[in-house]
Amino acid sequence: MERSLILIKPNAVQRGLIGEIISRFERKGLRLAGLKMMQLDDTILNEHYAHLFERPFFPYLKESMMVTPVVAMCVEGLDAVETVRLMVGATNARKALPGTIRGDFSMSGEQNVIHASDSVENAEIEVKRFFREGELFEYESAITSFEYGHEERARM
Ligand code: IDP
Ligand code: MG
Repeated sequence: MERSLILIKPNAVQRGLIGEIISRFERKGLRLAGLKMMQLDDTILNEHYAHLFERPFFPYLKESMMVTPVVAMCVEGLDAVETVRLMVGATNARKALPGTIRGDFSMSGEQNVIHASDSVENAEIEVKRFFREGELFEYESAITSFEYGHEERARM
């Protein structure tokens, strides 16, 4: 089953949005495979945001990701990576559609509440970056047949 990595950023932790954000994914029907708080440091952020190393905002972004612990989540489901990105919305939250998490809870292109993996390949790397093996759980959903159709279940 496809998995995606989500980080609830320090700005959302400060603003008391942890429960609301977890709840959106839970109600959607994405299954939680892992959930924990963690304090990020320079090493993991240099790796995680390596694609932005050259950008002028890079130091501010890293700083903003260390001011409180983050909440790391691994969720799984059919096409989970794309589905989660759709729920998260555009990077610049002022342009994120209403109904998306960024669209509903942020006015910022930096303090934009949440991180989510942007491709299946990156999701695999990111899940491993933030979770050790024993921290991820596989369990049967008792209601899969009410969450997915017949053909969809065959793809899982
Ligand atoms: P994403 O989070 O939507 O995948 P990325 O381009 O991977 O967007 O950027 C990672 C994070 O870097 C963003 O979520 C945001 O916090 C920050 N960021 C991206 N672009 C800007 C910018 O132009 N100014 C300030 N911060 C930015
Ligand atoms: Mg990204």
